[in-house]
Amino acid sequence: MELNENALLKMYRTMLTIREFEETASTLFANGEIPGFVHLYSGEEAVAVGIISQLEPGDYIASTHRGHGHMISRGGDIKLMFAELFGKKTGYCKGKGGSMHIADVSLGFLGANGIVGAGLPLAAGAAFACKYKKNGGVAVCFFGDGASNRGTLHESLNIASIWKLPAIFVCENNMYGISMNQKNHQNINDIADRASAYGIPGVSVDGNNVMAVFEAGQEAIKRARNGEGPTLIECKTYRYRGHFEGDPTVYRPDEEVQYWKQRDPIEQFKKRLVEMNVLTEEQDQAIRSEVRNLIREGVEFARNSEYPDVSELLTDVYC
Ligand SMILES: Cc1ncc(C[n+]2csc(CCOP(=O)(O)OP(=O)(O)O)c2C)c(N)n1
Repeated sequence: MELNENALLKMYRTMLTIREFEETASTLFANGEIPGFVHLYSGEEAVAVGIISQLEPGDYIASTHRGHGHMISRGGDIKLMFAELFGKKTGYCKGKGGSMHIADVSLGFLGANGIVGAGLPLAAGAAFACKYKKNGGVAVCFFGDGASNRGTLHESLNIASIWKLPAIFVCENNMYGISMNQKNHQNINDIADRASAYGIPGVSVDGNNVMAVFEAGQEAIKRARNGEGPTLIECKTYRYRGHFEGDPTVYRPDEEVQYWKQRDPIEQFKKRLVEMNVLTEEQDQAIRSEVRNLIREGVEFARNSEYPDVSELLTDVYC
């Protein structure tokens, strides 16, 4: 993909949309309008946008419990997403999945996933399907530092490497698995090191720098499409919110939060775009106002939608 002005501005707009969606979801949750568990992606926008902005329509994505950003980057419909969060029948899963189960197979979006690490074998399977059908597609899996301790990572990397599957494994290392700092759950600094056990490239990048993520993704996607097999990309980033909405986050020091906020992925990208003469202050204000309108319309749609009828309780529900 050529990174021309339009592409760069689209990436910026998508990052702003994710942030606005998440901040609005946080307020709606606090107001009691959204039921269930909500895990927000604020602070991690550069990861989803850096990778997903360069995927093609036939590619696949497996997401996590923190999946709103991945879905928005893939072009998910904001109205349907909010309706799903509200539990309304106009939502992506007719209101029965909630925040953690948004999926749209027509977008190749295999779903957000409440089971930590469960997206890894799904992505390996989708990558296998692309290879088998020789359709040139790739599959990307997003997962967290906590998920990287699961057997599913090792099984998926192993099979993907041995079969040279067109898969890109993207670890969103936001330093915490719930309240457990990475230092206390792994004896390594870089999760990318794990790639060496499977004979595949492993790269660790600044996950708050969308261009760094983009470049690592570009290389990995090229390799995958050329039949050279998978890559593990570790993006070091930080979530601004707690593990879930309502988490008091007593386990992380304020200085740490402030350190990461000074390296905000959106502000960093804005600065770069201004330096490149791609964005002016007026354009920035205009984009932000468009984004706010989009989010406002999404919330209105969700609020005005109906709940599913009780007779639908067991329809489309699998176990
Ligand atoms: C198989 C499984 N084990 C445990 C849990 C409980 N759980 C939910 S989220 C989470 C931590 C996930 O951390 P990480 O993979 O780093 O993702 P992050 O929340 O940081 O994005 C755990 C242990 C679960 N949902 N699934």
